[in-house]
Amino acid sequence: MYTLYLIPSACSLAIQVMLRELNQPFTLVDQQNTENFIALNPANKVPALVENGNVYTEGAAIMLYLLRTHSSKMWPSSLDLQQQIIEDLMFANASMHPAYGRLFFASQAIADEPARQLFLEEAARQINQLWQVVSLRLQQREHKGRFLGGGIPSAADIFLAVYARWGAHFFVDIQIPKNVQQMLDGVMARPSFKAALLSEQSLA
Ligand SMILES: N[C@@H](CCC(=O)N[C@@H](CS)C(=O)NCC(=O)O)C(=O)O
Repeated sequence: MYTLYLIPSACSLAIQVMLRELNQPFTLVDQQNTENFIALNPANKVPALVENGNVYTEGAAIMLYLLRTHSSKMWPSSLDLQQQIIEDLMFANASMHPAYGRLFFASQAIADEPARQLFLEEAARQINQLWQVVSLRLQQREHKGRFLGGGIPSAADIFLAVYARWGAHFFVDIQIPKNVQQMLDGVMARPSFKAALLSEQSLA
């Protein structure tokens, strides 16, 4: 049984979606109501996943742990396909996540309104470039499926759907290409995603 430490709507949502896709039992704990969470994860970030006393941190690493531990179509045996899944996952986690993170950072750290808006717009421009990369990746995939993972979402598709929701919090023009929007809609329409959102709400 897993325990997932989360902040509602944060990147930890993707881990809950993956746990559901893999039919794994879990309990949810809101990090904001957890005393001394820093003892669990010195980086003081969610997600943190605990299983049998082992603490797993870093969202991309947790995704890989789950994929390699619980067999599913989301982790094919071909090394080439695994490499593609890892590359997409790292792109999501190490490029898109920090790009959206800059929006949150600017909102909190830049007091001067015009300067903040300039920063936010530049951050949005970089985010839009990254969504173009996702679009290109989808077009170039031989499988021609709706998701980066083909007919089923990959860990990267799930992370990207979580990040895409964050744009609504900011007054910036985030442009998501049509094929990417179809991918995101497909992830968000899955029972795993809907149920994950509902369980986060019920924690409040
Ligand atoms: N490198 C970490 C970053 C995780 C991260 O930035 N988590 C955010 C939520 S999306 C967080 O915990 N924010 C709370 C805070 O910084 O206080 C990972 O990929 O897991």
